[in-house]
Amino acid sequence: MYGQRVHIRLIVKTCCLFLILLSMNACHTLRNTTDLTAPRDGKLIDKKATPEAVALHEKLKQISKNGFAIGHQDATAYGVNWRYKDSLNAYWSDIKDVTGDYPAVFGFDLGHIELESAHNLDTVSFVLIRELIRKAAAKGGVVTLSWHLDNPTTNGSSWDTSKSVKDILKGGSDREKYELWVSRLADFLNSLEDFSGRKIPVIFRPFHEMNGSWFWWGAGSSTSIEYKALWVETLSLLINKHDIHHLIYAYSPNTISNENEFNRFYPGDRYVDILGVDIYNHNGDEAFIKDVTGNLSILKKLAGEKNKIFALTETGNTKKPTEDWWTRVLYPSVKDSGITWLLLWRNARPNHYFAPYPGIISEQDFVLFKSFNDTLFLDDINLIKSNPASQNKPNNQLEK
Ligand code: BMA
Repeated sequence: MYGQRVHIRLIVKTCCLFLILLSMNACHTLRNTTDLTAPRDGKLIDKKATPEAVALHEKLKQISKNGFAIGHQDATAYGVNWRYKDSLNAYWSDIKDVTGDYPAVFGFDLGHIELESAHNLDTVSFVLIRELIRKAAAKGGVVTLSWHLDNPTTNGSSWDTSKSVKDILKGGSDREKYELWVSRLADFLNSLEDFSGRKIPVIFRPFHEMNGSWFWWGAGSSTSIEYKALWVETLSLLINKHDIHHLIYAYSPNTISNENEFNRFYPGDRYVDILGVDIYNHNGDEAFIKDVTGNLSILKKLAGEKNKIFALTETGNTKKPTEDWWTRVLYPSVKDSGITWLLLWRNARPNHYFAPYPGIISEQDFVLFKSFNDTLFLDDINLIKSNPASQNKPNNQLEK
């Protein structure tokens, strides 16, 4: 009898211990659970997010109530016919040259920060990137960062699709190296301070276009389980190990065919702040309009369910340029879609550019595109910041 009671007590104690351990685990900042209990409170996933990151998130929400912000990758670092050189092209941009205003969103890429290199993979110096991020933020711009990091297993580029993800997960043969790479990334992110010493909040969009098979973290080289683990473990390193709290995390596959394709690599609502998708005009205008409208309506539905914001995180025309591409193709694809921003990719050279620059065939059409109520450039989003209720930008030439 006594022996039986001791036995029962032991079972009860073990159960209690198990429950305590379970709830302790559940209290951890980053939890490895399903999304069933993920909060839909519209707040950032990092519960220690800085006030500046929270404010940026709120500003993004306000932006989408007023239209959508226009972004450009490397906007102020170089254009088709110029490169930033101290004092020469002090704070310039092709979009500014064409329209008189800067884009509202400034994209930069951190590829090669992991190698402690002085320049990123497109030969823009990290010192300059830091400076340009500081200037963009000081002027009220939104900053989004991608990371075309090298293949940690082979030291090849992002496009070296040799398998690597498994090796860099916890317990993998290249884990130590990957942690070193993340610590270098963290050092750079930590160095992003405004002129009063506060951390500049930025959108971080790593491991993008994973449903394609052109990057080593993509579908051809990583299972969805491995990819999700990579995402969660990387966030855990940044948030928990490096104590970084000024990031807002965006997940963005390449053009999807359906909702399942979006979800296939989605790490979970606890690990993503912004839903995104990258869509280029590879197959002609008609296909592009169909892809963008279809994809954005899937994102809108998911974002609504999850209480998150969403964006067209990369876009542009890769086909023969036409005079009216902006107002005939891009604008009808995105208007009323609910996106917070769209990011045009970089203006590298005459055969690799995505935003307008002086002299191109669609220059005037982009000026028209800018005049619409809902296409928001830097001055426009600054008006929203000071007056969230304002619904229109000044001097609209075209009413919807
Ligand atoms: C790609 C191309 C590459 C570039 C990379 C990272 O889409 O523009 O030339 O190196 O983005 O910016």
